Amino acid sequence: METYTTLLFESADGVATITLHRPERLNAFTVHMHEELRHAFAAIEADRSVRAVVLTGSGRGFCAGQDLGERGAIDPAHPPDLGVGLDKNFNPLVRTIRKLDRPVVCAVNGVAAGAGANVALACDIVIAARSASFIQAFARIGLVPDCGGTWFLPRTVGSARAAALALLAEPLTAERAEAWGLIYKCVDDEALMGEARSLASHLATRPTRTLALIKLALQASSGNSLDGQLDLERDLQRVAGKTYDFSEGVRAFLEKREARFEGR
Ligand code: LHQ
Repeated sequence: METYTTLLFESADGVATITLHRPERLNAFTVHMHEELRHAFAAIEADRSVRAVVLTGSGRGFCAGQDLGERGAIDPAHPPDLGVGLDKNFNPLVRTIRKLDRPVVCAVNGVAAGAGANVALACDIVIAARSASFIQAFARIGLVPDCGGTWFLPRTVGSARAAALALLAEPLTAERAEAWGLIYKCVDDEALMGEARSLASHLATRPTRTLALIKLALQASSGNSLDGQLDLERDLQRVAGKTYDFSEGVRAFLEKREARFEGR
């Protein structure tokens, strides 16, 4: 098993768990953490025995976004090009999570701020500890929400709440995040990891190829007309109908037993 310095990585029984692991900095992203995340996701992509992923954080925070100490003080006479880090590190991370053909469960164990909040929102199912919060912290330091925040927020909470969250940059509690539909659910702190693992373990027994097609269809829906989406569903259903797991699902139903999906 690969050892990382900014992540913990484990894989067992069909579930890979990536834990952001810089607890003294609330797991803020560094270039090195991005390198290690790329490596960990590439390992998952290559390992078909992994059928679900959990992403979480060490210590009291989930992730405080970009490590603001990494670059040091900004000289206004020589401002940085922040687009470079987005192109190289943050945007590929969001795209990797979205495109991964396995479901990603995010267990938000504490504060999720800036890019940390939006990387969480990129995951397929987000559950959060009751003590966690989500902060679109960007405007506090003069930045625009990135990592897809301006795309996820209006689609999950609606434009009125999205505008207030992004412009005011105030914390949103996990309970309110659930009530607003930003995340799937909020659970007691002690229950978070058990709940995340049990969701992921369950997903790992489901028809994996079909789950990837469902992910694809849901993501395509916001750019599609109903006509376009109906066509896409037809195309994806053709693929699903040719999987072994579809034949197993129907056979199990007719035989009145639990299906034993193999993810193929
Ligand atoms: C941190 C951080 C942090 C370093 C806490 N960095 N040390 C940006 C730029 C470039 C390109 C791409 O895109 C981006 C995207 C972004 O992510 S911009 C947004 C960056 N993040 C923030 O602005 C959030 C900064 N952090 C905070 O506002 C607070 O720490 C929150 C509200 C998250 C938590 O507050 P507290 O619970 O009171 O914790 P704390 O502030 O005491 O933090 C604990 C330690 O972690 C502390 O270190 P210390 O040595 O004093 O114990 C912080 O300095 C450190 N830390 N966030 N992003």
